[in-house]
Amino acid sequence: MALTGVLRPGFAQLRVLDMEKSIEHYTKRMGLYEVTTGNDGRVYLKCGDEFDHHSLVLRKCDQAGIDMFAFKVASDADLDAFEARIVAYGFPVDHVPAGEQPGLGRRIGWTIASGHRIELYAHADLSDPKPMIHNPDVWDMEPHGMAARRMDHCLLYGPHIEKNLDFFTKVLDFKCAERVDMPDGLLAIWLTCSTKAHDIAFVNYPEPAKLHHVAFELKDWHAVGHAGDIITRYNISVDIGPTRHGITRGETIYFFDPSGNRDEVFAGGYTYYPDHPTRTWDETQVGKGIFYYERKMNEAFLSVVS
Ligand code: M3P
Ligand code: FE
Repeated sequence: MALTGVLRPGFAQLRVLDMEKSIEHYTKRMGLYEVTTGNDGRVYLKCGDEFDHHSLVLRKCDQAGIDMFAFKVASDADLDAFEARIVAYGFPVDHVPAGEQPGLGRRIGWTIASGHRIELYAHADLSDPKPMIHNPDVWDMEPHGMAARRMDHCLLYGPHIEKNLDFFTKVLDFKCAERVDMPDGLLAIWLTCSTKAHDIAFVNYPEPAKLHHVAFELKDWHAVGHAGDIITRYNISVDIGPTRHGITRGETIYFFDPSGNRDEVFAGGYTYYPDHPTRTWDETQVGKGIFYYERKMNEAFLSVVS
């Protein structure tokens, strides 16, 4: 098996202002499933094609944003090995006991240079309901809403992303699939631990610990169009799209959840292998990189974060 170490994004924990409206948005509109509610009121959700217990956690708070982004690693031994490497790199690591989130084993967490909390864990219970395993149909529960298949990646805004690049590549064994270099320095990086074009991305930004978006994968371009219909039908605040990225090549639409956290649903994107070179963009073509059809930057897209 070639995929070892950090396997994939596991869950994002978002802060939301109104739990009822948020659940309606993520289940009825985006097509996730509600798994359970914890004793502390956090609500756990998952996408239709995910085997793990949950991939999105909603926490009620008076300020929107992201608490942490967590990755699943292949084994308990990996968790211990990464802890040693993270500590040796200079970041203090804390321990979250098994069961602090229902369905998950022990986790380790720490804060990266951009101010975001990242976590790793090795164990997740199988979700219930889960995709079929024996003689599987293409789906068990009929997809609904935007029919999000999996929580795919996030884009985080914060300072010192060149330090994030160093950390993720040296300590967590990620690769940099794409980067944008502006005359005044590194603007953005797309990092992958898999064969996806990105599992996490960062944009340089003065304020720490900000969320630009959490992204969910859809089946194809038609599904992105259907998501656009849902956004208009239910008067969801739309940001941009449907359009396409030059960077990662995803077909995409961005919108806001009821708390002002930005969501992306997208399809496509190229296959990345760890021997591929990093694709690079400069200030002359960055507009095309971000929005391939519009070929220009969008001020709101670049400046609105939660
Ligand atoms: C994506 C993606 C920005 C580009 C974002 C790209 C903020 O979200 O999924 O490729 O410049
Ligand atoms: Fe994205």
